[in-house]
Amino acid sequence: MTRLTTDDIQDVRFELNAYDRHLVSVTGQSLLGIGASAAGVRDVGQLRDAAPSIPMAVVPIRSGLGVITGFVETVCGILVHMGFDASVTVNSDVSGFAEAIERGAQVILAADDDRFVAFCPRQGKTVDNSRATASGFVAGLDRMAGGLAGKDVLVIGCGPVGRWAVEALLKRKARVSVVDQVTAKAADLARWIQRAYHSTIRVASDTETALATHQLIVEATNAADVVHARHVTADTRIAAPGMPCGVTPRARKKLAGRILHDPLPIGVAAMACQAARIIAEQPLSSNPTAHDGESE
Ligand code: 2YC
Repeated sequence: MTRLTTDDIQDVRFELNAYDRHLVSVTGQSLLGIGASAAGVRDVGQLRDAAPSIPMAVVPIRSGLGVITGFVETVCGILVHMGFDASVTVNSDVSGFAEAIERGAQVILAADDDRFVAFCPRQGKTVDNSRATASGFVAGLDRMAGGLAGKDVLVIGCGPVGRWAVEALLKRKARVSVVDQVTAKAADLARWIQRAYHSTIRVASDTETALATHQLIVEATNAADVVHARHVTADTRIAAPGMPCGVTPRARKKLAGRILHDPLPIGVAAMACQAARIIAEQPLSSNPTAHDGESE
C-alpha cells in the first residue's frame, strides 16, 4: 500500500467543488453519486438528506511513521463536502477514539501505516479503504463505459485495491483479466477468485500484450509509468486508483478526460456511503446513550 505524502493531498480539500464538476463531466455523477453507486445505495437523494444527521469523526493516528500533515483534514473536508456532519478530533490515537465516542460519532475514520478504516461502533461494523476505493473507481468506470456487463476489463496490479476491483467488476458482470509484474500474484488471485466466487478470470501473460487488447482498464499499481500514450485508443477508459498515477502525462492528455484518478476523494466517498448504508440498515444498539463505567 502506498503511503500518501502531504504533497499528494495538500490542495484536495480546497478544490472539491471543481473536482465534483470534473467528475460530473467524466462520469455524469458527483462524488456523492459515485460513492452511493459504489455502496449500492440507489436513492442518492435520501442519502443527501440523511448525511447532515450522521455525525462522523476523523482521528489522527501517531503510530508507526506518524501523522501525514493534512491527511485527517483532507478526509474531513471530503466528508463535509458531501454533506456529512464531520470533524477532526482534538485528541489523537486512543484519546481521539474516546473523544469521538463521547461526542456521539456514529462513524469514526482513522488510518495507521497498514489500514485506513471507517468504524461503525454501534453496529460493530468496519469499512476498509482498499475495498471502498476499488468499488468507487469501478463504479466510475461503469459510468464512463456505459455499463460493464459482458465487457472485457483489465485489472493491472494484484494488490489489495486490484483484488477488490476484481470482486467489484464480477458483481457488475464484467469479463475480467488480471496482470501483475509478479505473475504468481496474478495466478494466486485467479485461484482465490475461483475458490471464493466460483468465477473464472483470465491471467494475462504480460502487461504490454494485455494493454494492446483492452480498452477498459483499472490501473491499481504503485508504479508511475504503466500505461503509455501508445496504449490509448478512442475507446480507452481508465479508472486509476493506484498512487502514484500509473498513466503517463502524455497518455492522460490523449485520454482527454476519459480517466479517473485521485489520491483520496473517491475512496473516502465510497467509505462514507457504505458506512451510511450500514447505519441506515441496522438500528442503533439498544441503549446508545449508555456509558459503561462512566463516572457518576
Ligand atoms: O495522519 C495520520 O493519521 C496517519 N496515521 C495516516 C497514515 C495513512 C497511511 N496510508 C496511506 O497513506 C494510504 C491510505 C490513505 C490508503 C492507502 N494508503
